[in-house]
Amino acid sequence: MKSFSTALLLTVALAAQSHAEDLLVKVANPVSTKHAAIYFASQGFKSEALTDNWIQVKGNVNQIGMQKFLESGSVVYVQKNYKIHLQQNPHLQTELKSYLAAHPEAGSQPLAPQVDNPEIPPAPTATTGADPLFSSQWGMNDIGTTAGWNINRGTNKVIVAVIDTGVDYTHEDLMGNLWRNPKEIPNNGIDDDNNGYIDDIIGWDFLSNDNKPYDLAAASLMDLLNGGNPGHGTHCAGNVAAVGGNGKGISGVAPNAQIMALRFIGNEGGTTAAAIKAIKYAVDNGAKVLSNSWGSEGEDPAEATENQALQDAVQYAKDHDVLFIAAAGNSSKNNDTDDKKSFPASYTHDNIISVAAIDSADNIASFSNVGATSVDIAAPGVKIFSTTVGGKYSDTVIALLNATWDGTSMACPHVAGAAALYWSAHPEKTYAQVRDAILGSAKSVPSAQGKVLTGGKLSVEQLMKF
Ligand SMILES: [Ca+2]
Ligand SMILES: [Ca+2]
Ligand SMILES: [Ca+2]
Repeated sequence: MKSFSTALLLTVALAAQSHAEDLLVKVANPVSTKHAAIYFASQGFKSEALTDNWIQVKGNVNQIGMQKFLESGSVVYVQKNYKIHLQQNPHLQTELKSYLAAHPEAGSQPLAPQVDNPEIPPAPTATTGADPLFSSQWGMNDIGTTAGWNINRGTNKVIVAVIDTGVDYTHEDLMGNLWRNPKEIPNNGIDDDNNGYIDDIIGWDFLSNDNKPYDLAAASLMDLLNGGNPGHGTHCAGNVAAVGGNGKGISGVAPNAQIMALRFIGNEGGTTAAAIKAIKYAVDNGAKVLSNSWGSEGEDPAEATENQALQDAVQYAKDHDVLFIAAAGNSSKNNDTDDKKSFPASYTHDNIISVAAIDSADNIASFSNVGATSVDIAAPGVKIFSTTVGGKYSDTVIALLNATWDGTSMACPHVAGAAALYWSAHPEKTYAQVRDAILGSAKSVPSAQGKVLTGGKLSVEQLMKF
């Protein structure tokens, strides 16, 4: 039966491919992972072990080449390497489209000089002082961060993995809160901690496979129009844990947390294989909270078992007491995920908190996915001010378009920061207790009633009393 069902899976996986793409293959146990790699090599396939059980088989995989391996019975599941995309800014594309229609020459003009992979600065000396731009962060005030910090600011360093487009790790207000791998000696060309990554000082770039997860933003408006990265990860990181009280810029919800910078999405999106590696890296290297403002493409919303590889990674996080905070997703229509699921936010793992976006008038944003059972809580996600690439701060993606930073992508990091803050104050709690505290302390708002499970929005003030 097993070989029949897996053969069927393979047929389906291959039939669904319009052209040759990688496959993800789940094998029964770690021993067979090793055998599988040897087998695939003997058949002329390149493969890479992603986890103990999942292998990425690269390139022109055909059914005949796979058949013998399938018949061995050690394959449990075969699937596509589903693409990953940012939860796109809901207004940016429309505004860009109309602007470029009127100003076609502007499409190719460079947005900013592109510098990738700058050197990673050493941790800066700590400074003190009020954060001068804190009042620009309406979201921080709205969710009662200051009141929450006065109740309990936490002293334990909690690591939050920002699994995204990378982070501007040279940013003055992020540098001091970057996670630094204590077991890795910088720039000696040796994998000192033997975790499989050489000189991974602050995280990893799973897209370019280097130790500099810099947030390489789109080069031009045309790139942005085609779905390019506006500097998404840097903006998310600021709301999680920009350094609080350092006399510079802003503050994240968790002003003392550590940001693990993990890049796996670029201008052309990302893949499930890279997402899995990033999640596994985060869990294995000490992150307690994962901030995920992205979606898995091409899965049938009615079929929640399709991206089994990604679900196994979420389960891996759960098994290691790690929370997976996810943007609920942005859909202009048909946005009730109780009916039309949006992954990974809609997976049923109970370590996922799915986050909707709310505006400064306490209205659920029109673009935000909702779901009375499938979305958990709302958080600020319209016109959100944060750190941006190049050492800047803004609530506006493109000034000449007046396109602001909107999205459940922006709401998700607020909850990720809140989870880190609470966990910092209560390190003995389990993921389930931290989740229950966040959901149980949500502040009821009329627009969220019947739209999200808690009927409310994140309240850091109420959370820190919990
Ligand atoms: Ca290493
Ligand atoms: Ca890089
Ligand atoms: Ca600051």
